[in-house]
Amino acid sequence: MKVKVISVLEDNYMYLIIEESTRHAVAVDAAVPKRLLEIIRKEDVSLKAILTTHHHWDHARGNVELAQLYPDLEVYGGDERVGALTHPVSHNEELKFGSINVRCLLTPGHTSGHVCYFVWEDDSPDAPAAFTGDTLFIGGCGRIFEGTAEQMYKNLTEVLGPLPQETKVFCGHEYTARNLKFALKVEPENDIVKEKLTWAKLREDEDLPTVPSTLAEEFFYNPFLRVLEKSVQRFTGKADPIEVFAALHKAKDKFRKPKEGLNPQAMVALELGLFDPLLEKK
Ligand code: GBP
Ligand code: ZN
Repeated sequence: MKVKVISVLEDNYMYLIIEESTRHAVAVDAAVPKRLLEIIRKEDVSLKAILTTHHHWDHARGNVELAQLYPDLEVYGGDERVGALTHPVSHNEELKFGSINVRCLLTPGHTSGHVCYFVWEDDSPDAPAAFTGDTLFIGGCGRIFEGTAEQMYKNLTEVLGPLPQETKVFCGHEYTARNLKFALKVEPENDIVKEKLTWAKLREDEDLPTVPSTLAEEFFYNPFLRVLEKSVQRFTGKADPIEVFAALHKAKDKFRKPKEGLNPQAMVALELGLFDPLLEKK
């Protein structure tokens, strides 16, 4: 199976998963239909389905337009707020598109209906892939808009962490360099963080994506997967893993860019140019 990485908007990723023998394709987070259609044409594939990680517009905005263009298109997601949703999924539900298998992993926290997708192909030597949306980023983790730190902790340690370690991680945003700057603050002595940060900055300078990483790698430099490490515990001043995680997440929120007087959702909505974040809430 081939995964096309498609950079869109400021720092988002859309993906196209291609079954090479049939040229059938499944999209992940079809935010920008025009770009997706260009790639579909160039790759000469036919689009069968969309897997949506969550309802935010920078991940799901293209669904309605694509569903109009392709009347048989199947749209999967974990939230009624996902546009053109035809197949609401449940935890561990498995889908099949030809030889491509998908396991749906419910990962509430960033949004209450967030889903990650674990994908592998029958009889293929290729490593499996996890499409982690805004839950697990390379070197970091998503903001918690609609859930608790404990839920996010469980997503990372109980749902994504135990996947095969060779799994390729395809996340929803290019945040790698900024995440690793925070990771280095947490673990100034971690040489693997330093190396990955140097590499990520180079990629950024050259406008090249840092996806995919592998799950095995993430355990070496992503502080949110390292809450059992002494160094990470020391940074947070906590020992209980959930408390370490919560303190780490809070520290990352502050590290980002503190803006007084706005709740995080309004802040992001403003940064993204949305007029009224409350409208999103329904
Ligand atoms: C930065 O660091 O440069 N612009 C800021 C952060 C995912 S996008 C932007 C931000 O907050 N990004 C979100 C996130 O989870 N970041 C992890 C982190 O910063 O550590 N989004 O698209 C965001 O989820 C969105 C859309 C949010 C609609 C709210 C609404 Br409403
Ligand atoms: Zn989001």
